[in-house]
Amino acid sequence: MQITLDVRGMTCDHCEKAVKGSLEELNGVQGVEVSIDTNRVTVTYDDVYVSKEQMKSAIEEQGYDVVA
Ligand code: 9UX
Repeated sequence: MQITLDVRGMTCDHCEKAVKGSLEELNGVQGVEVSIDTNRVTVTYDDVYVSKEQMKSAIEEQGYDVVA
């Protein structure tokens, strides 16, 4: 499975790494691509182990907003 989330508030490389790292810690996440220029976070994952809601929570815990 692959999903692209619209994440607001990432403005520097550290933001990018915080979001990427928080997602990579989740069981079931296989790959994460972050573009701070387009606000897009694309996650490759296995939906048996992880849900979109869990991904959103992980990002929000880092202090960023998930629009979609
Ligand atoms: Mo960079 Mo991001 O100084 O919240 S870590 S803007």
